[in-house]
Parts: sequence; C-alpha cells; structure tokens
Amino acid sequence: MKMTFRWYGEEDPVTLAAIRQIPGVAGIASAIYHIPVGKAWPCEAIKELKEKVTAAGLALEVIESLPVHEDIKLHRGKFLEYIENYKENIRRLAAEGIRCICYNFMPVFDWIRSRLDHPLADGSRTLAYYKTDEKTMDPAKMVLPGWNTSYFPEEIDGLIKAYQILGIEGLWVSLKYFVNEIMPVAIECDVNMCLQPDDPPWPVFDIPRIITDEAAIDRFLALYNDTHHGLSLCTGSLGCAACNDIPRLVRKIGGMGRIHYAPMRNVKILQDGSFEESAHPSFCGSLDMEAVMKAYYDIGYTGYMSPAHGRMIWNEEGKPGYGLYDRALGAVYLIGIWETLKKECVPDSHRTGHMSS
Ligand code: CS2
Ligand code: MN
Repeated sequence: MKMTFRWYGEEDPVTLAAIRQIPGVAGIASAIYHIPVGKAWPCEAIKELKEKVTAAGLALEVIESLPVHEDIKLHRGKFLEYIENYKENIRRLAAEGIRCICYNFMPVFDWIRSRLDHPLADGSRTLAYYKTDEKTMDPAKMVLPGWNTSYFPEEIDGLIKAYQILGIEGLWVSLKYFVNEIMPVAIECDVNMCLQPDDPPWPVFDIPRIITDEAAIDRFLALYNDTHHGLSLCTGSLGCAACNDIPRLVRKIGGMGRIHYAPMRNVKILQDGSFEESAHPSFCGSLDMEAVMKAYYDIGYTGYMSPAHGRMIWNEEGKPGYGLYDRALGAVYLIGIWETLKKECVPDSHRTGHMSS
C-alpha cells in the first residue's frame, strides 16, 4: 500500500511542504486544473506539475482526475474528438511516468453534498448530505472541490433533461463505448484507469447514476477484461449506502487486481439514509475502517491509498473536505493500522529489536 494525498495545485491552501511533513505520505494525487474539460493537457503543464511535486520531495503518483466531457457521457456532439483527446492525455501522462488515472461517469455533477460546513458536536465542520435537503438543493448553485465542469450554469437544465431522456441504459451504452475506446491505449501505456463510483450512490435530481453497488461494479468490470480497467474504491462514497459491504468488495474486486486507488474515509449514516462525513477512526462513523484495511492487507494490496476527505478542524479554512489537518490525522491513523496488520502477521521469532521481547 502506498499512501498518497490529494493536492489541488498552486491554488491549494495546503502546501506540498506541509504534505511532505505527514509521516508515511510520499505520493501526491493531483491534476491539471486550468485546461477546459475535453481538451488535451499540454505536455509542459504535466511536466511542470511533476517537477513541482518532485522538488518538494514527493512523487506525482495518481491523477485525480482526468474528467470526462458531458458530450462523451451523452454520446453526442463532439464526443469523438473528446475521446481522442482523452486518449492523448493518457499517453501524455504515461510519458511522465503516471500509472494511475481516476475518472468518474457521473452525469452533470461530480460528488454531491447538501451542506459543506455542517458543525459537529466537537466544534469541527464537515460535509453532509441530508435527504430532507433534496427538495431545496439548487443544481445551478452547487460547486464542490474537484468539480471540473464542461458547461455553463445556464446549460444545466438542458443537460439534466438530456440525461433524463438518455436514461440508465443509455448511460451504460455511452460508458461501454468510452471504455472500449480508451482501454487499448491505457493498456499499451500500462496505465491503470480507475473509475470512481457515484457519490452518493443514488440518483440525485432524477439524473441517472449507474455505479452504485456491487452488481453495477460487476457489470462495469465486465465491459473490458483486463486488470488495467479498474476502480478507485472510495469507502465513503459507496459506503454511505448501507447495502454496500466495503470489506467484502475490497476482498472480491481487489482480489481480482481491479482496485488501483483506495480513497479511505468514514461516514456516519443516519436513520433516514442521510449521512455526515466523520473523522477516519471507526468509532467516529458507521464504517469499520480496520476491517477495510484488513481486507486490503489480506489481498496483498500494493496500490495507492489516500485519506480522501477530512473535516475542518483547528479553525482551518480551505476547500470543503480538503483541509490539511484532519486528512493528515486520517492518513496516519490508516498507516498505523497497516503497521499493526503487518506486525501481527510476522512470527515473533522474525521480529527485531524491542518487538521480539
Ligand atoms: C473525489 C472526487 O472529492 C471527492 O469525493 O472522490 O472529486 C473524485 O476525484 C472524482 O469523482 C473522480 O473523478
Ligand atoms: Mn470521493
């Protein structure tokens, strides 16, 4: 397991120098943010990003994310051109040594929350999704970190309608076409493509969302029979639907070598299915984080991991979910579990120093 940390580039209030001081974090997950979705990322920009990260004593490991243009998901307009650009981006990233690229296939919106700064009892602030907010959520007013939209606010209503007409099966057709186009390039470049499941894993604003559970993941993986065609398995994004058993999914999908990126975060699921993002330790939320780590350990996971989101603590200001402190605590908590798992599996006679006594 290789622990990484997401960085939003020069505009991120969290600096690379700060990330460098988190014990056990050596890798960065980042992206090129100033190029419109659908276009090719300039080689120079990719090089520059890599150099900045390297100069800080870290390594650029994961691209989170290489966004998919709405025309590709709707299989209309300039989708062929955008798919060619997507392939070119895979080649250009691979040329800089990138082996792991994330994307998602969520229509219009990326991850969605109804509150960005919900106060918790301990005085921290967190992201939350309350089902009771659904009626008043305004799609034109929402923006979350990492959203890389390819449309203007006035186009949203039209887009939503287009997806409603396309429907669930139509979206699967678009996804299948896209996967079959990009995977031969990814395989040739030895790049693992990681689909991020839908977050939350249910339809919002009556727009289809398709990567929501184990059956959907099975269907997705069956679209292309190669381990480069895989997942970014975020515990919190699938795990906020209580039907998803994350340790089981890790053992099954990870055991097939199909998980390449493991964003780890905890959520507290409420009575009505709403959820609040909680601190990483198991006792803070509804997920058994140790069981998830154990599942990764047992399958011999060698891919990337990240602490995903964190709360805002110690008066930190910044991008919702992407502050420094709570994610750093999360990373170290997870690294601690991993160390314990490793040591538990080593016979006492093989231990050195204090550990053998
Ligand atoms: C991330 C997403 O912040 C998050 O929850 O998981 O922004 C993610 O990077 C994209 O969905 C991947 O395409
Ligand atoms: Mn996520």
